[in-house]
Amino acid sequence: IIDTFRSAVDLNRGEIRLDDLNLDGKGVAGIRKICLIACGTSYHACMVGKYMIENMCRIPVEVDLGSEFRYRGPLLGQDTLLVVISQSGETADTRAALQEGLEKGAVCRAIVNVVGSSLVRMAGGVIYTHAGPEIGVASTKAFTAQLVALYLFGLYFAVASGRLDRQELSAYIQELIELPRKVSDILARSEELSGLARRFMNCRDFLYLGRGILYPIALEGALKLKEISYIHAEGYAAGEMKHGPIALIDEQMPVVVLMQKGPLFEKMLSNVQEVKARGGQVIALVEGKADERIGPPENRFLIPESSPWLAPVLFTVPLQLLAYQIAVLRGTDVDQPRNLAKSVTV
Ligand code: F1P
Repeated sequence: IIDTFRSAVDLNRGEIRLDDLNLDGKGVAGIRKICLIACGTSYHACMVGKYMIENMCRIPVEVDLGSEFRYRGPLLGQDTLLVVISQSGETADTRAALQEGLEKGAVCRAIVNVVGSSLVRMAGGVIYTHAGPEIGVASTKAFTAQLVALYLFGLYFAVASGRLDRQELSAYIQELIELPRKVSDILARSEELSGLARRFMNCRDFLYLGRGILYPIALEGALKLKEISYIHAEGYAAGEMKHGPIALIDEQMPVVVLMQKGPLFEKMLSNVQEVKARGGQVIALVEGKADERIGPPENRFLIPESSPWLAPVLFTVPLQLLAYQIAVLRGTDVDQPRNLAKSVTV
């Protein structure tokens, strides 16, 4: 996170510089729509990016899977900015989506971790995530770095399109400066998650619920658990629970709820009550202070307060740690999960 941040923020001048992106004010002025495309974990970053960019830049953002994009005959033109996101920079379906963009004349850029990879060579510009090599197959630090890169991209685009002034920008940058300390705080408390891991490691199914910008983080939390511990897990938008998954809830079902402070908190609380009324076990990640209505303290993990746009980073880290600890207890190979490839090139 620190390296992603350092590569783009000029603290002396209070500016964001994305030189390798190759998109100046004139380029930005010609853009009417942004498409964010990726696969797997990187797709979840795209979903978060939509919330950030639409809010910061007031421009429509479409999100699609690399594996689906080209099959729907996407409407693209010279006023579309297509941004592909990938840890490896080699994922075949993401490459095919970028190719579709190039053929239809869209402005094509990439957010990638691996320097000089295929997507970088194809796109007209890049933001490197600078996350360093991912040792394991499942994407973890690359994901949080992608979220920071999207935050920086949103701010850069907002400034270049005249949506954000210097003073507002410096408040956003300040939030970012404080992020690593908050992540360290969570890492230092990882032991708090091991009790949860021990109690729930033998469950067959997990449900993850989030709302708003934390909905994609619920999907990502579930994906990490699936990938490394082989437990079936589903992520859902909390408001959709009553449209189906509520039928699954019983005493055997842990439900991980992501509770961001602000307008959606009370709505999440009513989801918690719905789960508890059916005997489900709630594991709550709660931003800010503990709330007695949520459940017993041993099933809670507190998340440091942050701006709504950076909360996804802070909620992701304990979800990754929980998946990791459960996987270790179950004896699976965390770095090399069965059937998974580091980059899916065919
Ligand atoms: C996409 C991805 C990863 C996943 C696994 C397989 O890769 O689905 O999210 O963890 O490694 O590939 P990428 O395009 O981000 O490299």
